[in-house]
Amino acid sequence: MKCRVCRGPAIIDVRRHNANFCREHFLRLCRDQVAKAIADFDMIRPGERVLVAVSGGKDSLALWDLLLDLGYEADGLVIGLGIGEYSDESTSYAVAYAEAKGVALQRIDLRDDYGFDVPTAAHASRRVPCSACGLTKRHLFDQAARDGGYDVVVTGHNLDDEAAVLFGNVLRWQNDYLARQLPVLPAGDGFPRKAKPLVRLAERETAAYCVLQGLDYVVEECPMAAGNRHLGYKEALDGVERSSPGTKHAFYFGFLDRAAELFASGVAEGEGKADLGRCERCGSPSATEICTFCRLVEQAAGAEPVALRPRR
Ligand code: Q46
Ligand code: ZN
Ligand code: ZN
Repeated sequence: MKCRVCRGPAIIDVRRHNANFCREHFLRLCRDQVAKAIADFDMIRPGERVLVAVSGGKDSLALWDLLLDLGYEADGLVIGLGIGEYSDESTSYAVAYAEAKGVALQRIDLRDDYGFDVPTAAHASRRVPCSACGLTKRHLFDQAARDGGYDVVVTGHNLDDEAAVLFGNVLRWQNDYLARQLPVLPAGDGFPRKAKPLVRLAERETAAYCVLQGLDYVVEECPMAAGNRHLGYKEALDGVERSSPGTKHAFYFGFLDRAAELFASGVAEGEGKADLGRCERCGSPSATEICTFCRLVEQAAGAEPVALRPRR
């Protein structure tokens, strides 16, 4: 197995590119793919301040490392979600990375700072855990970006994630979601720009990147994710990718090239967006007097904490 670039001994095969790479050229490939995604989709402009949504997993740590390596001014924010040991362990990897690199990491702990955790919020609001968790994370990252004067919030969604989300949205023809399933969402209405610079890298590649760079990350999956639809879509696409490498890339980037615009303009024409006011409690942009997050806090903060119950 020889490296496609230097013909030296290769350490990884990337079937999607029909090529093998040595350590040096694999790391360069990762950097180039992130730089290309940032340039192609105008994700981050020179001199902008970036807030990285850090979870302590391989994707967010690889993303942070790659952005620093590419010379961006990128700080992290990690949220202690209160999902048992998983959350404590995840946060500790994020903290260890920040300390080792000497970079700034803000920390929020849901229990300490807002009086609830994700399992309790899910139970009290009768939402599935990922819904309560997702809305909480979105709200807190947006707020931190506004408060800290960041231009863009970046997340570690990779090609496998985006292809699986797209697959799910197509299976159910979720037009609204398809209209917003873009690698970059512009700032507006008081929300910061959001970008996903890892869309050109597969999950296996971000894991390999971390191993080769000596970055420790939480390996176990979130216990609340077990059995959710997203994992099922991922597994289904993994099967297709195995027999036909490159399918995920073709599916996702084909959508961006040929269909995303149609969904985006359809939603813009069809429905029009409600004018956003400001949440009475936290001042965030919101279509209702009290935003969804503040309503969640209201429901969950007074609730009896529930034990961690992974989904089956
Ligand atoms: S952390 Fe939260 Fe994920 Fe766990 S509860 Fe679901 S959304 S799976 S990225
Ligand atoms: Zn090489
Ligand atoms: Zn609010």
